[in-house]
Amino acid sequence: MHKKLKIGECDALLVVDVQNDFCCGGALAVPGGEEVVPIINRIASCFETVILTQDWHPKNHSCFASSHPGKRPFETMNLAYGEQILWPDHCVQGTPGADLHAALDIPGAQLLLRKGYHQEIDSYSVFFENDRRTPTGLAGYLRERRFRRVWLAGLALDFCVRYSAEDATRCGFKTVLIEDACRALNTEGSLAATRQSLTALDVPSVCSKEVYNG
Ligand code: VGL
Ligand code: ZN
Repeated sequence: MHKKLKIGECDALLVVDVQNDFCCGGALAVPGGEEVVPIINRIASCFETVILTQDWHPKNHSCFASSHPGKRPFETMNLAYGEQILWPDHCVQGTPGADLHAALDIPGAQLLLRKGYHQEIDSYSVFFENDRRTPTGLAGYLRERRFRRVWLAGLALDFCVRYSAEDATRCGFKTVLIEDACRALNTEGSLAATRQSLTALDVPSVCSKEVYNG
């Protein structure tokens, strides 16, 4: 039996980081990343409110391996706020790699939220930066508009989607992961860790086919 999940006025869809650099040929390509685009386009039409996010780093950002002599991508390093994975340069402000995927077709999206713009702090979550204290403002936006439940889709499942889902529950929102609308990087067990964490937080995982409206 297929559960059917009806979308209502308390629901907002968060479309996380569906950007060229996370898709095929991009600087930090997520395997199959571009496959989420048609799925997200379809489910977006079920939601009155869709919020898009963009990873949006200044050049020479502290999360780039290239900013630390002798460091290579996917090594880790201690930054002021704790351990940080170092990435290839990606989603640099104003570059084509930072653009949303051209086939993403959500003209009714109501907010485009950028994150990761502080030179010294990465931001996986769309709610709090990686120091776990600096807010992006999204929780306040959602509360002021009286949303109660957020649905997550996008890239990468084991980084920005994971941390966003965790923070959404901690901020008091009901949180649902639309699993087939996500793809993972899966570095060093990050996907298994994501599943464990979301299960522990009781974040349900659903299939896009179950989502409907009207
Ligand atoms: C992301 C790694 C670095 C993501 C962003 O969107 O999941 N991952 N920056
Ligand atoms: Zn990034």
